[in-house]
Amino acid sequence: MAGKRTFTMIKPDAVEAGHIGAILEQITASGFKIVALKMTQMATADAQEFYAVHNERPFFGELVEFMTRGPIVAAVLEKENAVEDFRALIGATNPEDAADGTIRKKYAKSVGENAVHGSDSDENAKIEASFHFAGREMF
Ligand code: ABT
Ligand code: MG
Repeated sequence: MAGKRTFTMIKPDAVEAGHIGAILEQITASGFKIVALKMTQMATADAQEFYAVHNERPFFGELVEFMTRGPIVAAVLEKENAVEDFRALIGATNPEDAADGTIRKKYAKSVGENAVHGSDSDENAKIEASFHFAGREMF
């Protein structure tokens, strides 16, 4: 059965641009229930760990710089088929390839600053949610 929860971050670019409210509104209007939510800022070591799968990639340094340069909004979202449906709602990694109406099409500037994160598997959703939230912060 498809998982019911996914993890998201509104990234520093979208927070800086004042899009927190609009993005959360689109997420809830699309049928996702917010079961955990906070504004926080990742330290360099946090971003290096969160994106460890990319640590050999040429863009890793820039990615860590970007993700730590200002606050993010982290959330856990609940819906049937949450991981897949949320990836559809945010659109392709590169906003140029993202479908009309998707969050990245509307708010992302580039592949490197793409406004939102969405977990790519049920397993990673659990790992990422626990990375940011204690059990008592998830409802
Ligand atoms: P995330 O939700 O951030 O994980 O993005 P997504 O899963 O859609 O894309 P992946 B492949 O996981 O990219 C991780 C971050 O790396 C950035 N990136 C990726 C680049 O800057 N250049 C590239 O060529 C690629 C492939 C985009 C993602 N994050 N940010 N911010
Ligand atoms: Mg990813």
